Amino acid sequence: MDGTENNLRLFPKKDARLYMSFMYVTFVSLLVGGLMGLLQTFVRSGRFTLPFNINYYTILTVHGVILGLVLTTFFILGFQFALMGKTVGITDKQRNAGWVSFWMMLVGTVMAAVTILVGQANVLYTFYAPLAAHPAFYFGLAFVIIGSWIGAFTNFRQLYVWKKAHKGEKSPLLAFMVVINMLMWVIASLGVATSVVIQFIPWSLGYTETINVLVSRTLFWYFGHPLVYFWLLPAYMAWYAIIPKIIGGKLFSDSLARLAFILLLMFSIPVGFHHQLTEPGIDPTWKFIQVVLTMMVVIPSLMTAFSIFATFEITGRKKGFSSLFGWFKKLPWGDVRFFAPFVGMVAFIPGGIGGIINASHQMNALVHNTIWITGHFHLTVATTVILTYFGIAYWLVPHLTGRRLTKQLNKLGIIQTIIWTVGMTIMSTAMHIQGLLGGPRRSAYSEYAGGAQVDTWIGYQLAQAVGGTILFIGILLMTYIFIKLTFFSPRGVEEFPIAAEDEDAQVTPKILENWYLWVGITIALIAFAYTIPMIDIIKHSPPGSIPFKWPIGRM
Ligand code: HAS
Repeated sequence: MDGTENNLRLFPKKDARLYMSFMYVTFVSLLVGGLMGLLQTFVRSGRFTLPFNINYYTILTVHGVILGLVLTTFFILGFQFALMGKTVGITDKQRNAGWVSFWMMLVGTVMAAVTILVGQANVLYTFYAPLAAHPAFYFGLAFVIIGSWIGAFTNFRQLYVWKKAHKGEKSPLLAFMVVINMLMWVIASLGVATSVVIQFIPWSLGYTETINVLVSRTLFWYFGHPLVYFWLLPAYMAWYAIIPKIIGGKLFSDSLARLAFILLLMFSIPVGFHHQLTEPGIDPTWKFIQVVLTMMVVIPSLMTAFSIFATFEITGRKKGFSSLFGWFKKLPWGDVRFFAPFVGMVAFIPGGIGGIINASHQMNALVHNTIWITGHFHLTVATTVILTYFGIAYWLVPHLTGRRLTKQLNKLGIIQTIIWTVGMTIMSTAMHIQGLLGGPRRSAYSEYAGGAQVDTWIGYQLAQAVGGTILFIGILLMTYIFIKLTFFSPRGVEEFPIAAEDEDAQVTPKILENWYLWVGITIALIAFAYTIPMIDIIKHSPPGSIPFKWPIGRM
């Protein structure tokens, strides 16, 4: 059986309602966060001033938090719950836990968002000390994290219950992938949770006078790099296990996909120093070691690139396209469920190369803190990841609402993808170039007292505003498509496309499901990469800092 029947069976209403709730928050976040992004590019063009005395750093913080943390986390949890529901099932108790997770995250999001909007948390999404926010911001973040942990442990339980009922059987690939992603998330977010609870909350409440800035940043980046893989892995789930079905093929290799995810679990955490290469107070030897480990985390992405190409070619050749590139031409270009993620894959080629440049110690000195980095993450998270999420939404939302992705909506989706590609190409390219010319990131428009170098940036800043405007049109169109898929398109059954294994696929080695082994190695690697430098950082710390609140100054 290739699972087609199960792919076409809709979820019971009570399950679909839970998964859809996460999608509502995702798309509201897209609209709000996107609007802030548009305003930012306008301000940075130098041709526009924000009305009502609104602070640039307020909208920048809303943009980063709402898109980088809220949209992604809600989409990921909703999508992953749906994957678990489809592959291993959900019990009443687990569904209730899912709701607790959703509401805790939502309450936390509202707390943090309101605090930012009233100007009490102009600290950007990285909330670097000594910039301080109102305690409600940190409490809000803590709620979001705890809510996501509840989601994670529910997913672990779902697989555990399934395994008990299916003794000796291999776990479904997508359930395995979800558990890897949530394991990584839990292990990584322990860092930021520790920093928020032990450092930021007492400091913002005035219980402690100073904060150890370097420790807080190190704990943030211990979390911050795996965070980007937490965003990426759901896209990889779709690339490995869903896209093959959409193009009419089979899984390339169950074992390779599992191995890639295990490698991502092991190597995505002990690499946070590559975000701190210019940070004083960290021994360069440990920076070097973490750079080497960063190059290791590139390997599973290269494995992914290889197996996707292979899937495309094998599928095409099985359909009888024997010429050198015939199989490529015959990919389903008119199907937005394929087209949007495909553009995301292509964007990951320059996005990944940019990442490798960033991770190279010497070159990082050139690009760190410039808008090149902003260009890098708009290619990776805002194109590769988000276009794949959109690609998923085109079938997931109608599957959950019992509606159809009509021909007309499919066409609009293709147009949306093209608009996004054009807007992002203009904006991200301009950011990369301006970064190489020294243009800083995280800053409002400034003429820097008429410095000659600044003149070379202006054209690129204008280009970013043009790209940003096109992207915002794309966001409006995507919101329209989401509303149509949720409430108005005709009733019917949209497939939940999960690819099956080839009949003659090799047996997946049992060791790939040895959780003790992989989690053990992950913890050992983290201990190796962080113990000595962390002791060093704590022992030789400079004096801590009192809180500063932007734009008023000292708190
Ligand atoms: Fe990054 C900064 C290094 C990947 C996101 N990154 C950031 C920040 C974000 C971010 C948000 O080492 C800013 C954080 C902040 O606010 O300060 N990044 C890397 C490396 C990778 C990488 C080595 N980043 C990502 C991904 C992200 C993301 C993924 C989001 C989802 N990044 C850095 C570094 C910094 C950094 C430094 C700090 C810079 C600084 O100084 O501040 C690697 O994982 C990349 C590996 C990827 C590949 C590409 C594989 C290609 C594939 C597609 C195949 C295509 C097909 C289609 C099959 C090797 C899988 C082909 C079809 C055709 C027709 C051609």
